[in-house]
Amino acid sequence: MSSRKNPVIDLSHSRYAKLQPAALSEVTLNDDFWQPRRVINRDKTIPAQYTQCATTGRIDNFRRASGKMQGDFQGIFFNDSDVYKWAEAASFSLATDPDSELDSLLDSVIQEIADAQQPDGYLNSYFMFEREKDRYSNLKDMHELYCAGHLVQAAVAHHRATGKTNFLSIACKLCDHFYNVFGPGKRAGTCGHEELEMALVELYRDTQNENYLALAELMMDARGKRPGIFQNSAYHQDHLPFTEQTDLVGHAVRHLYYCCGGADVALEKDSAGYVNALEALWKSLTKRRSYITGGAGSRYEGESFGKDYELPNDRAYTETCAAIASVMWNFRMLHLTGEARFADVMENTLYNAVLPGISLDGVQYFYENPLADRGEHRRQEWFGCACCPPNVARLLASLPGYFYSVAQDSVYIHLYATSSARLTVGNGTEFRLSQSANYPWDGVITLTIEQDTEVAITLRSRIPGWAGSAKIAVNGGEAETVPAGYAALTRVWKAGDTVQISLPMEVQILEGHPQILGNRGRAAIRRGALIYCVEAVDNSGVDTWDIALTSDTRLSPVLEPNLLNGIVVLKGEGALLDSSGWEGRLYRAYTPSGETTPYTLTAVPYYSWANREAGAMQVWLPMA
Ligand code: FUB
Ligand code: ZN
Repeated sequence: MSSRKNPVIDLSHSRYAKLQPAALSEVTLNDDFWQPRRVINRDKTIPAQYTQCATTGRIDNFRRASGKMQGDFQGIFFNDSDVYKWAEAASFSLATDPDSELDSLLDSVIQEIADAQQPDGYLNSYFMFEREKDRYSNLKDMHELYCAGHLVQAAVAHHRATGKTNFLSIACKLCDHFYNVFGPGKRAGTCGHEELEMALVELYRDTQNENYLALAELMMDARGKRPGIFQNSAYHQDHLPFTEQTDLVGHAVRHLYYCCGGADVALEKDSAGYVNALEALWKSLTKRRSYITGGAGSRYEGESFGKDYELPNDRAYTETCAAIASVMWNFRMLHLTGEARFADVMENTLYNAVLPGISLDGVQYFYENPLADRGEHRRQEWFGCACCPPNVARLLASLPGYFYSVAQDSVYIHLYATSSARLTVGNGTEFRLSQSANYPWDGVITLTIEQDTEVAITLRSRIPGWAGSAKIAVNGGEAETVPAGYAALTRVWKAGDTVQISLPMEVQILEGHPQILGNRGRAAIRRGALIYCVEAVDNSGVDTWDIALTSDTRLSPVLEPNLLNGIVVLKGEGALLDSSGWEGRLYRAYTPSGETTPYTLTAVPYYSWANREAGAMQVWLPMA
């Protein structure tokens, strides 16, 4: 059984949602770009990640907690969260691709989790036996509630995907326990690592139990008091109350998950203070503190946001989890406002900051995502701190749920890919459509209306911000130019009606704000939704870091069907900087820039880098 609720966020009862996301069961992606990734995710990523969880003791930790196994807890104290994220990914996968073996495997893992739950509802496999006395003694650092948040999200996804309640009942028992400990009038408590806030809102949406929403709100508002619950540490977002926050600070994943929680509460309750803060924080992200890829959290130190414009390229931390958190937050903002700018950031981040996090074969991962490298940074099969791999898995497994939304009388198309959708518009009317596209390689997208009955609605297709404008033609008629945003077409739609959207796919050469010091005198390359980079393997015989663009550079797209699962590369005449004369020295008297030589460069999509032999790479090229 697969429910008609969106697996990630279900807004069907939300009072302040402008849009309702489509359910996973309503959307089928059969696209050349995404399909291999979904298949890899299901057939390779999810089984390989289960093996990692099993062989690294992550599942045994639950067996130990339930007394079935002896020995020490294995790994990092928040390792439970990896099993939960894996379970969430597996649940999404069951919603789109039912598989009895995976279903039974997941049930067996859920049983281990259930057996580890304490009679009072407590559940964390680290704080057992000799550590039982330390429960809730260090909420700032020990991630007890963070792990619980991932459990809750997994349980809700499992419930929506399968209709079963074996996981959901564990989550409810745990959150009832939290309500008894941290609920109104009880101990003020929240986690040093946000995550439970949005999970509690989702559990409320799934059960309609108001206690969970009340607890989410209490936890959202626990920060920023005087004295602070975490010594007013900005790293933990305890420097100010959420409603007074204007800058993204501290640990990036934490702050972005906090914003997800804030958006979720704002979707359920009248909270102008939250909405204003969310807007200010979103500006901090998009106008001052994120990379051109959408990646966020530039500092290695504390895995944190830097100051405004502190966006180094080779030292970009840009954790994959932070990009995922940004996609999740922007998806929530999109539904809170109905505004395309949030879908723009979501798309950009998805293609250019999340996707690099996973190898093309679906079993290796980046934790950090530098925008320039000498060839040492390679994806790994797993990490001691393995937050990123199962996070990518859960996002990719739920991807069809990000494509469409509905409103009372409208269908919104956020993302483009060959796909079909069977949607229920707000007033209960069924609306079916298909997309035919070769996106992100080609900008022509054809929508075809599929349902037999005539339906009067407004079709709102997103014209991405990167496009500026697009041409739209209905039923082969004259094309109209429409600006970026959701292009609204209102009519009585009938089977066979078509809409053709043509997005401009010219290569764009972009510059950054002058105060991003590392990008001074440099430019980046975008074509459509994708940011490009130059990689050594395509540019042999030269130092990749010497490859430059000139004001005359014109890059042309060339389809390479056999390269990197089929990509469009960009080729064109750039230049090569002359870096000779530097042997044996680091500094010299200033010499006006040396000669350059013409050089025909090849650029590939940034998400695809480091999938071949190791070598240098850069996204921001010097302008010669
Ligand atoms: O602390 C839990 C997760 O591990 C964080 O979200 C990541 O940044 C990594 O530190
Ligand atoms: Zn991570």
